[in-house]
Amino acid sequence: MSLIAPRPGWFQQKIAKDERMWIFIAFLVCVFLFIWMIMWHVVGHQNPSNTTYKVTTTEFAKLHDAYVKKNMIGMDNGIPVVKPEPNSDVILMAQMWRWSPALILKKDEWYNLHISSKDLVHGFSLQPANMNFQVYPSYDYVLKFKPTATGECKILCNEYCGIGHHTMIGKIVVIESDADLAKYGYDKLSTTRPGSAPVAEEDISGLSEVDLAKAGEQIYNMKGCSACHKTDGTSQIGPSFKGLYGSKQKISEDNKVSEVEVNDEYIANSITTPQKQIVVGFEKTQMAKLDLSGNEIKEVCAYIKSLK
Ligand code: HEC
Ligand SMILES: [Cu+2]
Repeated sequence: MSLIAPRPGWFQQKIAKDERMWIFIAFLVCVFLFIWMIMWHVVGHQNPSNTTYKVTTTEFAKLHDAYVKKNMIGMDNGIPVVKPEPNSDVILMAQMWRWSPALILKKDEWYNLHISSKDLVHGFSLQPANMNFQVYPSYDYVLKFKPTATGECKILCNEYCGIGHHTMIGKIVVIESDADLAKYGYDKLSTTRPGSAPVAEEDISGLSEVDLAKAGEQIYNMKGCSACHKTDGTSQIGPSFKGLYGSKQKISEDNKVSEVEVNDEYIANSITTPQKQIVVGFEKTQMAKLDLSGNEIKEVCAYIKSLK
């Protein structure tokens, strides 16, 4: 309701000529902008034309894990490296705080890049090519993509996603031929995957402690433990794993501080119920709940045990 009522019959009155002209111009501007909205997909360089599909975060994480397991050719700083075939479906997962896997692509070949997030909204920012978009959990964002220049690109996260945000840097290397791999130190990638890597809930009781530890190291890298836990004795976001096994750890449980011995059971509990016993000094940062199978927990324990 307005304070002053309009003159009766105002609606029937003729529109003034200049008013009609401005309505017409505004209409033309709207049509013009609308046409350009569509045109940018054809002639523009900034709008990636993508397709999105619904996917749950656990489904996508499973896809990613299976994809990496199958195609990994080595590790780079704890991130698996994949060299996909041209025209294949490539999985790239954002999670706190890593982009996985690192990709080696061929120049002038097409790839179907599937991008999604395992946890919260991250930002995909390809530098120095300067391509930016948001990466949402629960959406499989499919981008048909052809690299047109060789070189190394970094994927930065440009959506603040927590304490480790600035460490979230991924890598895409575009090569002309395999001879270029040496330039990026990717010519002698060693697969740290142990020959007898256990799959699903196999019987792993026959594996030696060394094999278990190797499998555990892979989980440590693949599941993102390395983002928060270092193995060189320095505490980052979480406590270091070095010399952890067998030590006495001060923990607080229900606001009561006590000392416990770090053994298999304690480690298993730390992974399955991270919020129950919290290491003193790390109350502010929370460990994410990560779904590891019983075998994977055993392997991680063996790995932590091996870090003297
Ligand atoms: C988001 C960061 C983050 C990630 C990822 C993470 N952790 Fe943690 N973790 C923490 C923090 C913080 C603590 C200390 C607080 C607590 O006890 O919950 C911790 C504690 C632990 C502890 C107890 C350590 C001690 O000193 O007593 C273990 C064991 C552990 N994490 C294992 C793992 C494993 C295995 C993974 C990967 C599957 C993992 N964590 C991934 C942050 C993380
Ligand atoms: Cu992020």
